[in-house]
Amino acid sequence: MNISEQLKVYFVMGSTNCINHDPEKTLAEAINGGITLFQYREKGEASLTDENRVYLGKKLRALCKRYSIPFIVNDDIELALELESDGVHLGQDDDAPLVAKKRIKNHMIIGLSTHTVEEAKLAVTAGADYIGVGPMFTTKTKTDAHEVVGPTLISHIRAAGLPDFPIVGIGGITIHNALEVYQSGANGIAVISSISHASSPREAAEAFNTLR
Ligand code: 3NM
Repeated sequence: MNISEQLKVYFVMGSTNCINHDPEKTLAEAINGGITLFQYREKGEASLTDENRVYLGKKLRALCKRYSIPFIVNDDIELALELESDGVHLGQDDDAPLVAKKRIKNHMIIGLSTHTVEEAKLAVTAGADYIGVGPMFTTKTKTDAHEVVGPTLISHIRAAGLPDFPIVGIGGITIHNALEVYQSGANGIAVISSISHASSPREAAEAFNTLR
């Protein structure tokens, strides 16, 4: 599977996003339901730190390895290396992708969050392997999220000279609006709460996976 295909149902999660089941069970269920990629995002108030962060990361990493699901770490290159992750996802404030790629010896997938056409184009020249575009819709999960850009930004990025570059939409995506994101030209949808808050993360993941 190439990265464009792996973005199809991109599940993002950390311990604070899990309300009905513990993180391992939540991820195991989501994998069972058909997620295609996982990002470990241990961030925000009450998130795990230091060895607890590494400990949970190792468990989730092992789970992904067992089921051949690519495992990506949010923001932290050192943690990504320690967990032997398949990639790292960076924000606009983090290391430029080319620098990051050098530090991780070129073998990891690099994702970058973008919020404008300009940032998307710069991400490609900076060496990102895929971009996240968001927020697609209003989200309660990320307190410092940008203003909603909507799926139309993805169509604009496609039209601005990036017809094939791997793109995943993120932010406020539910089973009811996900199709709109795919139809705007995204290769995939990235979700936190629609899967992690579900009473059955397996059924939620399955619904996203069979949508398209
Ligand atoms: N990044 P939910 S929005 C992690 O716009 C993240 O870049 C965003 O959570 C961006 O699926 C977001 O629960 C939160 O809305 C996504």
